[in-house]
Amino acid sequence: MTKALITGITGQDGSYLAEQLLARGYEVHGLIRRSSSFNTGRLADIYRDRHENDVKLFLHHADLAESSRLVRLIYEIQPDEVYHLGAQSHVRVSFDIPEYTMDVTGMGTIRMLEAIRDAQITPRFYQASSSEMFGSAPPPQGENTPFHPRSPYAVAKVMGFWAAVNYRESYGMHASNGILFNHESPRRGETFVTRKITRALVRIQAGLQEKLYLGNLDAKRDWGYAPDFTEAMWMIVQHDEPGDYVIATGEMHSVRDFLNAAGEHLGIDWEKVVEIDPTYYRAAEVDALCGDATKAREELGWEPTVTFDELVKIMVDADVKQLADERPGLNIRAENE
Ligand code: NAP
Ligand code: F7E
Repeated sequence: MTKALITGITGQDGSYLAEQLLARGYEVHGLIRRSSSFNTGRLADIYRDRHENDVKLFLHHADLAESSRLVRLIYEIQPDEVYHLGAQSHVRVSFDIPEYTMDVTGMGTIRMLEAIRDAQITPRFYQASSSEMFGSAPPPQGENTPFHPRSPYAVAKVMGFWAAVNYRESYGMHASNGILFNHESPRRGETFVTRKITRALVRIQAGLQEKLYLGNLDAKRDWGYAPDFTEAMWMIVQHDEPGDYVIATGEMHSVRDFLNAAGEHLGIDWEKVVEIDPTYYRAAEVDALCGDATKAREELGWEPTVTFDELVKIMVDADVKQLADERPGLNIRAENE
């Protein structure tokens, strides 16, 4: 049975990837942080008590800031594949906590790679690289576009990217980078702009909130559907040769477009409820990202399956359902229901 280790398993991507690997018959190990409240909500559907029979998902406390624990765990688990997704992943927050972000998001990758070397094993390694590394480089961005990071988060991800390349070249590791453009889902963290919008508009429609405060509505992103993107991670790791791949839909929309699509689906005029709060501006913005995933399509056969409009509907409908489940009897509906 193939054994995978996932850092960041409690996050959006980690939870989808864990589900997909379990469905493929993997034994899955995940690193989780100790937290004063439960941080495993996204794993609720797949988690089983370890006292039950035939358990295939195992969670281990660790932190990317503590290398000794990483070395010991990797040695004990002896994974065949390591998906390194753990990170302080919020770009705006990285301007407030740059040192921590560099440590966890940047140095965390070095710690993982060194732990693998210390354990003297040769698992395949996936590094969660990001379109944010392109920063101010104009779209479309592909594998050969030069990086110009615009935040502490992006600088840390550039470090992780080159670390994976360097360990591949120096030690012959099967280490690959997925350069993933923004991908969203009903499990997206509530403070990223897409989820912030769908959640707030649904609550406004239900009369639970009056306003939605946002930053730069003109920023443009290439937004895809997270489960499509975690599938790409697996395909990258299965490829005989390690390499670096852009994963993107190739379609670009502004935050304003997202508001239009979500507002239309709910039947809400968002312009009446959205206000601009400069707190959400970034010290340096990334204006426009749109990926060219030709290499992934040609070498891996990867293609996105969900369009922008479908993604918005999936997210809005999920937030409608979540609120209705929380507050039974509330009369809220997406327009197509
Ligand atoms: P996410 O939802 O923010 O999840 C991040 C994960 O990292 C969580 O499990 C979090 O644990 C864990 N983590 C944070 N700090 C840690 C630490 N010090 N030690 C151990 N674990 C820690 O991110 P995501 O959207 O799933 O993204 C997955 C990865 O892909 C990240 O590396 C992100 O930077 C990168 N990425 C994301 C996108 C995107 O559009 N989603 C695009 C490109 C790249 P808690 O649950 O305890 O907070
Ligand atoms: O911002 C603008 C904001 O925080 C998108 C992470 O997963 O994807 C994500 O990073 C855009 C930016 O995502 C608000 O200025 C306007 O231009 O949803 P976001 P991000 O910064 O693109 C990349 C690929 C990653 O790797 C990251 O880990 O939306 N925006 N108003 C806002 N953004 C937020 N968060 N909140 C607002 O109120």
